[in-house]
Amino acid sequence: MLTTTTVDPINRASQVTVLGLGDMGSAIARTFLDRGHRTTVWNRTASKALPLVDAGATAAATAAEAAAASPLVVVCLLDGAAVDEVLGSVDAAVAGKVLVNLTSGSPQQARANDRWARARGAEYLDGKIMGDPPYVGTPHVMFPFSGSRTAFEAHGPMLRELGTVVYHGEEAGSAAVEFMAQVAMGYEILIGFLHTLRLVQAEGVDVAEFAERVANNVAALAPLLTSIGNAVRAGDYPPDLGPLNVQAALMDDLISHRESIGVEAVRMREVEGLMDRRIADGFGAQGFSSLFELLAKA
Ligand code: FVH
Repeated sequence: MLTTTTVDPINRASQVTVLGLGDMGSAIARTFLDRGHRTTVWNRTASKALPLVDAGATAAATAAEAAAASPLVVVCLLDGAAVDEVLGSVDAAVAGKVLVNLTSGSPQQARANDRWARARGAEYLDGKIMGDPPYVGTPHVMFPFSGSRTAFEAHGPMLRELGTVVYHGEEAGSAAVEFMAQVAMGYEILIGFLHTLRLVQAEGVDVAEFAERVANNVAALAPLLTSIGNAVRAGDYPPDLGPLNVQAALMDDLISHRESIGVEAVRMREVEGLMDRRIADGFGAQGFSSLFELLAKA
C-alpha cells in the first residue's frame, strides 16, 4: 500500500526524492537511505519501490507528490523522452526545489531542462553517471555535474556520497559534454579493439591471451594521451609515435595484411588518408597528433 508523504521541517537538509527506480535509480535511492537520509521515491511501475520502502523509504503515489516532499529532487530515468514525460507530470511542484537530472542525455537536453526548471523557479543541476549500479556509493562511479553553482554548493556533500563527483561549471550542458566525450572515447577505443581481435583470430592467435597482452600495454597510453592533448592545445606537434614520414611507410602493409585475411581496414584507410594529406601539406616530420589539424570541425 503506497503511503502519502509528510513534510518534516526539522530535518529538511537531508531529505531527498528519487524519481525513477530502475537499476541505477534504485542504487541511488538505496545509497541515500544507507546514509540515513529521509528518502522519498517514485517509479512509473510502482512495485519497484517496495524493496526501498522495506528499507525505510517513503513511496509517493505520483511524481509530483514525490517532488513536493523534498528540497532535493533527483531524477534517474531511461532517457530524455522519459525525463520530459515525468517532468511534465511534476511541473510546478519543482518550484523552490533543486532538480538534479542524472539521466544520460545530450548537452542540448541538459540546457533545455535548465531552462524548464528556471522557468518554474527551481535550480537545476545536470549530472551524468559513469559506472555500474552496484558501485554507487563508492569512488568507482564518476558523476560529472554542471549547472547552478549555488545548488551544487548546497547539495554537493550529499551528491558526493554517490561517488566521485566533478563540477564542470555553471553552463548546464558541460557535464553532458564530458559524458558524451568520455563514453564516445570508450566506444572509439573498443570498436578498434574488436576489429583487432578479428585480425588476431584470423591469424589463429588466442584472442584472450592477446587481450591480456594489450591490457598490460594500455598503461603506456596514458602519458601519450596527455602529451597529445598538450600538443593539440599548443598547436605544436612533436613526432609522437615517430615522424609521419616513417609511420606512413607501414600503412600499406598494415592495410594489405588485413584485407588479405578478410579483416575490416576502413579505420586504417582513414589513418592512411590523413597521414598522406598531412605529409603532402609538408608536415611529414610532425607526429600523429598533427592529424588533428585535418579533422573536420562541424
Ligand atoms: N545501468 C547502468 O549500468 C548504466 C550506467 C551508467 C548510467 N546509466 C544511465 O542511468 C539511467 C538509468 O538507467 P537504469 O540502468 O536505471 O535503466 P533501467 O533499469 O532500464 O530503468 C529505467 C527507468 O526509467 C523509467 N522509465 C522509462 N521510460 C519511462 C517513461 N516513459 N516514463 C516514466 N518512467 C520511465 C523506468 O520505469 P519503469 O519501467 O520501472 O516503470 C525505470 O525507472 C539511464 O539514463 C542510463 O543511461 C545506467
